[in-house]
Amino acid sequence: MSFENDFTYSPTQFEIVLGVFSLTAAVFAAVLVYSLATSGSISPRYRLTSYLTGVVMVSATLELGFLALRWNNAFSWNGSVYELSGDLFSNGFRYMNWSIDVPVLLTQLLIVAGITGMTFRKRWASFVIAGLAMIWTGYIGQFDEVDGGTQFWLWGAISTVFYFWLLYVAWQTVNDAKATAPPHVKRLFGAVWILFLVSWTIYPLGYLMPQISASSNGVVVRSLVYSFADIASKAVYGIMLAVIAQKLSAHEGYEPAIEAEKAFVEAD
Ligand code: RET
Repeated sequence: MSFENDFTYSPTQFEIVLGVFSLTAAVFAAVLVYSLATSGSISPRYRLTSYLTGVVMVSATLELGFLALRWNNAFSWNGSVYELSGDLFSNGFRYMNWSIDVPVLLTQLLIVAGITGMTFRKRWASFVIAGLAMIWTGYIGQFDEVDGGTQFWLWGAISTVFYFWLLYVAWQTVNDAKATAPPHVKRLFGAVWILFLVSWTIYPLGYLMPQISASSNGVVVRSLVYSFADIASKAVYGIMLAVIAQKLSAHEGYEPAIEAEKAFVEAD
């Protein structure tokens, strides 16, 4: 059971959580449009990244919309606070969404990094295995988040091992991309790596939240932390990869990319 069900909430706390869920869903819906609309200026070699951002955005918009409804149905106003009534709130749905998004986000990295052939297949397999193992072991652990017992810590630790494996393969991939990219794109790959590292590492903090602060404020903070991480790791990341893909397309002589770039280059 998620620790969200253990508390009552003031109107402000209740509204913040609901607002954060809805805002995040709205951001994803907007980035879905951006991603599809800009796909034409990216060469066929990299274009799949735009469509994969579309996949992530659809799945995440649904997930956050669903969480918002679930939150709204779980608690009701009793005249002085919002208290649990009816359905239980469940944070476990996030893990189901990650099962789709994590493999897709990592596939995008391989595509934009220009990895091909056998290396692509090997890294892709590592990413999918490490990613799913990380999520599902964490999923088992989170059932014990209220007690914070052996299950919680043991499965959390196992999940972390898979996370380090995944990070290592991602780091290799970014380094390979930097080795061949033109200088202005090299810097962008550096920025994507920082974004990746920071935003992904926030998720384990969300996992630990019931142990850091078992309170209604802890619940509010967890929703903020997850939404920040979600927007950074899915939406901002998707946009950055699209920008990189367009720059690489232009560098490789793809005409629609060169035309699109002109808007951002000063006229002589
Ligand atoms: C868990 C369990 C505790 C240990 C670790 C975890 C890592 C989770 C991560 C999730 C990333 C999710 C993303 C979703 C995007 O849609 C499972 C919380 C290390 C890194 C990027």
